[in-house]
Amino acid sequence: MIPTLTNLEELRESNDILNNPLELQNRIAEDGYLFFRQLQDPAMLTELRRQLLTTMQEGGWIKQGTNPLDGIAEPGVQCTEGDLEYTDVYHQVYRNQLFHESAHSDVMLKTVSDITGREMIPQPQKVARLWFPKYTAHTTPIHQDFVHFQGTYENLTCWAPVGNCPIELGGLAVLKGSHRVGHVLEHHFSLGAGSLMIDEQDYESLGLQWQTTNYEIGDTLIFPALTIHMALPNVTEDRLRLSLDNRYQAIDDPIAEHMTEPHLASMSPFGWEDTYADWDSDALQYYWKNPGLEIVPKDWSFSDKGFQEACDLARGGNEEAAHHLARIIKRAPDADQSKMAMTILEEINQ
Ligand SMILES: O=C(O)CCC(=O)C(=O)O
Ligand SMILES: [Fe+2]
Repeated sequence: MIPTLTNLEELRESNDILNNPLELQNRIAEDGYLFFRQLQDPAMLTELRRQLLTTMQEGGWIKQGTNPLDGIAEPGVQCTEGDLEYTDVYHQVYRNQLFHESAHSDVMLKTVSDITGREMIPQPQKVARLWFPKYTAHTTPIHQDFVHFQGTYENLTCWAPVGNCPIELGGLAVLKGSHRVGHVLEHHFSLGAGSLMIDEQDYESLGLQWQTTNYEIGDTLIFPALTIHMALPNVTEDRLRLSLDNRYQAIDDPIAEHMTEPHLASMSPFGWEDTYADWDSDALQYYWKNPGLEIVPKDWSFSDKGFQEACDLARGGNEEAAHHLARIIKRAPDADQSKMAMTILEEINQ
């Protein structure tokens, strides 16, 4: 069943076993996730919140004259990943030094190493999600992270709200134990973030339970690349949801090439030089080049299939798919996919 507020259970907290690697390994093997209250420093995250929301206010996303910490969205502004106007402000946010540093905190590095029993490194591509209120058709749909980030099934995603995140603000929900399917399920076109989703019928037979919580700042949810999860819709009147999802991998595992680039770098020319332009320290710049991670090409089959489905659906009159194609054209009019998308939109508009 797709979770509704009535069939969502509470996440299991694992603070009691935080310093017990064996217990952590057993629990993540059983549940497919670990959830800790206040794992990350709330004071550091509050400062990060202030800085990122100030940048968003300068970019016109946060209501002028309000305290950025309140996260009140500018009325009438809504955009998401895949929209050029999203990237304009997102890449300003992406230049923030503390945002990158926060993924390297001692507590995060120790925790992910304890969970896997291996030496871990944060992947270069850090991710922030900046989620507008009542923009629910674009909510991150049900998926497994492997289709997006690849590498290995053992990679860990660490999701943390940067600010308190009650259920109505749209935090993450996980399907408990779903990593045990052991493979990547079929993903289909979706208008939601990432553009790929798993159909309900494909996991329903597993008989598993959706879980989430009212997150508070510092709380952190950690899960491997096959765990099925989704974001809940941000149904608040006017609050923007701000969260981090950073990924960690073993130092001797391969990394997919796109994960060595800034997030959404394919959307507009934006590289590490731009990211680092205003930093006051080079301690973490290009840090992953030193262990010399093995870089492997990105597997495009998941996103190519999603695009093909969007084309077929748009031809059949599906408006979400047509919206998706229009968005692709807008961001890169000369790309091959855009040419195909234009042909289809012309066909259906005749
Ligand atoms: O925050 C979101 O909306 C999506 C996050 C997600 O899917 C992840 O952390 O893997
Ligand atoms: Fe995800």
